[in-house]
Amino acid sequence: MRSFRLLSLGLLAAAGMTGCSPKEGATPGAGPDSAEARPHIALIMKSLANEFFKTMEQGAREFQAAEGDRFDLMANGIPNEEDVSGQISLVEQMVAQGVDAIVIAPADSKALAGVLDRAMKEGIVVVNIDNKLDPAVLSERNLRIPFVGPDNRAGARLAADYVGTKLQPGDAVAIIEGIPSAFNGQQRKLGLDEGLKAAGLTIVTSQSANWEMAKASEIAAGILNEHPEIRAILCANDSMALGAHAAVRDAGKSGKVLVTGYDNIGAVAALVESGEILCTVDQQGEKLAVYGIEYALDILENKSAPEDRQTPVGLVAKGIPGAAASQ
Ligand code: ALL
Repeated sequence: MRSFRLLSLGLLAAAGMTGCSPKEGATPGAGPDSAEARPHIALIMKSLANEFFKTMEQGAREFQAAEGDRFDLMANGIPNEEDVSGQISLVEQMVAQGVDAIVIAPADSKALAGVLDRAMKEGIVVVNIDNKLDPAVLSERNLRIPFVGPDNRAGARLAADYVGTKLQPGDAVAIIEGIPSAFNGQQRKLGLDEGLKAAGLTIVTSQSANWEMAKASEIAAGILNEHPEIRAILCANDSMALGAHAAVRDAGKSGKVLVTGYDNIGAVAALVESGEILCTVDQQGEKLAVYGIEYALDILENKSAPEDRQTPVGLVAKGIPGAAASQ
């Protein structure tokens, strides 16, 4: 069996990681079930203020528990969606600690490539989940990093098409985008654009709230003020849908302005059920990290990188049980 690297516990504590540390008292060459015989996998997520990533972490932990002693898991993320340099530092810390694999949802599709390149040069396996790294940047660096995640354009299109069934051609609508440098943010914007245009709706504005709830609330309030004719606000994630929903409620326009999201976090699922948010898109957040970890284990065991894997997305709306998943 392959012998895996021994983590530095001091650094682990310094990084504020939550996770399983190597078994106490493990010594080099202590047998196949010792901590160092197990691979150490670091899951690096984005904003831990976002329920989506808490669900992702929980899914990863349940998988780790079910797999017994197969691997050690360390999970961490950044305090807010824009802390790209914080995420780069997390990768550096994981490299310094000598983990065997990094499974990462990059906060930015270009800015993380350099540090991941360095990690790979150290022999660390890297798997990209959720938000795809920029293919041009990867090819410039000659990097082959498998990606596991959904077709975000198709997912966003499901929400826009559904809005199209509720409004009349010519009605005014707005989009609240994610971080513009995130590939999945760009794809969701494209999917929303396409669906709204196909339904004949008029997009009066499209603005970025950087995936954040408070910013989305502020932007939505401005849109409601400037465009009183608006009939729907489509958001590229659920945090922003919560912000837009609050702004619509505060403007006394509940029921008059539709709000949509993307992620199907618990807080939004409840508002879809109560009819306060029209719909969201389920992208199986709880499974994304699990798929990534499975890929990392595969590479560690077989040494060859698997193909990219597209995961399902489906519309979640009241009265549409198990709405069609798209893959
Ligand atoms: C994307 C995820 C989720 C999340 C958003 C903001 O990468 O897929 O939609 O809400 O980032 O972190």
